[in-house]
Amino acid sequence: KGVEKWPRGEEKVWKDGLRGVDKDIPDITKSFVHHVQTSLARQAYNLDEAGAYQAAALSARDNLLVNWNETQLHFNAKPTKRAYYLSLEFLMGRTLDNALLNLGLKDKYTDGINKLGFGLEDLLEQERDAALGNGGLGRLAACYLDSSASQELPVWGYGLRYQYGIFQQLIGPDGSQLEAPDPWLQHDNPWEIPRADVTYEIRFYGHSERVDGMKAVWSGGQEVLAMAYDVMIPGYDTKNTNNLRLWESKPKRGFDLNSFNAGDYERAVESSNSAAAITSVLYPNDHTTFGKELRLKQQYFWTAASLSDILRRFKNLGKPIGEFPEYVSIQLNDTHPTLAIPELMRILVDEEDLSWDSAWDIVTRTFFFTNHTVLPEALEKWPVTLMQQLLPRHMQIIFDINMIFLQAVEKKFPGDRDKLARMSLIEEGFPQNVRMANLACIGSRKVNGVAELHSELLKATIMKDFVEFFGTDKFFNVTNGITPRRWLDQCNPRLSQLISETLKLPKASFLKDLSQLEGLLKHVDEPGLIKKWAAVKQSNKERLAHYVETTTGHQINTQAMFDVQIKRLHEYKRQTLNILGVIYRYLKIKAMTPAERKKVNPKVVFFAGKAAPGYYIAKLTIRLIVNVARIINVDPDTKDLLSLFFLPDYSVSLAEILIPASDISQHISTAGTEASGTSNMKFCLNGGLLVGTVDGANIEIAEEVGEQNVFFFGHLTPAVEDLRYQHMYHPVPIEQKCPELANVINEVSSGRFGDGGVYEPLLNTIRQNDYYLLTEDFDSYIKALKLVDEAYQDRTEWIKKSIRTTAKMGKFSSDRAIQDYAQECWNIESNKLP
Ligand code: NBG
Repeated sequence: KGVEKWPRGEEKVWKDGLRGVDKDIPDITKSFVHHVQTSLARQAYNLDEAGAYQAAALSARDNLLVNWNETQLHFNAKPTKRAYYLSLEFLMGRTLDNALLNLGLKDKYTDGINKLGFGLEDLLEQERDAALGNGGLGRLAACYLDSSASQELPVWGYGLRYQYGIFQQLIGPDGSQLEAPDPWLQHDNPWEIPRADVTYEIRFYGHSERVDGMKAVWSGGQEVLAMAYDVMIPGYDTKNTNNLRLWESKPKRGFDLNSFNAGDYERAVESSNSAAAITSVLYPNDHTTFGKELRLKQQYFWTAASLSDILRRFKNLGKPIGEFPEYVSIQLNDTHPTLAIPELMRILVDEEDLSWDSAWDIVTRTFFFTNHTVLPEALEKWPVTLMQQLLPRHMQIIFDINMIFLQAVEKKFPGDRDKLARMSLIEEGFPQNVRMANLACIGSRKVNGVAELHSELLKATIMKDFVEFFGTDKFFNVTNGITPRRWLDQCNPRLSQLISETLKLPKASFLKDLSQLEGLLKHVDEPGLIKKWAAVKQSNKERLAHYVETTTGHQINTQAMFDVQIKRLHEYKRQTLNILGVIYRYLKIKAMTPAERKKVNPKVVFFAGKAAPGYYIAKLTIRLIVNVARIINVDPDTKDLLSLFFLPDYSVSLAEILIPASDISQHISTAGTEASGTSNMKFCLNGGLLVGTVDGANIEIAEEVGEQNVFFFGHLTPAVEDLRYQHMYHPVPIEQKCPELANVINEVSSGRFGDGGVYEPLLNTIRQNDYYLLTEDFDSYIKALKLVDEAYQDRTEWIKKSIRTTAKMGKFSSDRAIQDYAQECWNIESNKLP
């Protein structure tokens, strides 16, 4: 054909592929070449790695789609109960690697793609993270989808298809965080199926008129269209493939023809723009609410579309509406989807003609509510005036629910007006606000927190009155979990392999039943295992060092201890405590004689995480970390003993490199503030040890692995309130309270790490008030780090701690957590595809 030379890979394999796919032979190379040719309209001559990734993804997708379709058919074959997980965030990360692992096709793809002249690892790097979440809450939702599919449970996720995910984080010349958009859909997304046939009309504004009694008609206003995009969620080692349905907003009609005809083009596209804006961007705030109209629109748009879809599926069963809760359970992931409660009331009362009481009975048997934080600034509230305007019928319904509820409260606790005011769905004041947590609580069958301590705190604080009213049975705990497929096998294949060899079990065995890791305990003292375990950690540290070198140009001493803190930047998570501890260490080493320095344990400290764009203090902390790094990493006195990195643009994919490489990680929130934490579980599963406060899931991790394997420090939760009171009313100057910390702060303030004045607002949060109690915990924190250094000196003993830690992580599999929900709440059963 006059072609000079075969461009890449094996010519015969490419040529075979070009002959088309033989449906009976699931031949990877053939389907790859087929997609190169037909889906991408390219050839071996002009295929780059990005194109090759697309072809590999499309070929893997074909497998998923077959399974997906079969799963839906199978579930539809007989009426079974289903559960729906409503979450405004799904932090999925990359898909290809996970899909191949779950399909059990990774080795075959590695070989096939090699034959075509590419490396699978390189292609995996081409994929952009799906970053439709802020942090733990969104990643938890992603882990729960993996576990539901893997356990063959009929669970669907519902969320929004944001055009822009969490912003991209850049570091500016002065060390500050800068934000850039994340246009993750710029290139084709092979993992979603647009469903132009699955659309619903969603109304906003307009007016609501009572017809008779509790019933009303809502009309007028503006209507937009919700269109479905389906994302396949493959189970591990099963054909069961579940669905995550994400909604996109579109104008109902292309654009306003009247305006267009009148020559007003701008006006004509305006309404289509405002419809599209609803799902344009993920709100980048974590643990704060802003009361923005567009955010409320997102919440209603998503809950209304999801409920319509769920209702339509239920109606296909041909069952009477009264049996709805026998076939449907809906989990509310935090208060974001709470509008589903008045929306279901509206549908049942206004459209299905049910009495108010029967409707309320259905609602309160359908919904389940998970709370994810007790921080007051995170409790969602919406101004009554805004709600009235945007959702007039829902506001009426909320008032009606409230009136009936408060009458019941008054009956049970006559004359307790303070209680009525606290429990009311409406917070009095200017403006009046709707309290979403109260609504979620009274409209749900059950309410849970995400770790033992958190669930207890919930009952003792924000839900106290509700516990007295409803009784304790309504409130329970589900400790969070993580999927071992991504957070062990995918991110740390060498460790997974070593565990498999040691236990003499196939990977699938412990990846499906994580409690089997306990079998490692028998081998803890075997020198062979200790050596191999250390070698795996070392190779993971080298992988991270390689990443840092290629992205920042810095070389890292991989013999040093790797100390990692990765999470959203927040005062309560106390990254500031960590960086001030690093400075303390730096100053100590500076002051040492050369002989003393010889005894220092070399350490590399890593930070990563994003701050909400408007969170001034958190952004100052990033700036401080970056500027301290700039000084100490080049200081000849210390640089071999201590270095510091802030890795920009933290993501799921970056976590997958950092976590397996860590010797020690930090989970150091003020006691009682971190509901659970989930990265703590990921580090431990990968054999990293923890330094932390007695908070969230740290406590349960210590219960499992033994306190001798965890480095705890700091005040306990019951002390926190009293300490804050003392700070408020009987302040003691920091020089007196904590001289070591005062010294560190003075060094920053005096300009040792660049313009000191810049950091005054951050430092003042500690000098004055110190709400997060750094001055109270600093000394014990430094002591704990000292114990960490000492323990690390005995490397064999350290590795044993590491093995013991991994061995005891069974409890923290999201498979266990999902079973808790399936049994305690949803009452659903596994339904395996034959
Ligand atoms: C977060 C908590 C974490 C917890 C995750 C998942 C919110 C509101 N809460 O501690 O802060 O691990 O939820 O439950 O994002």
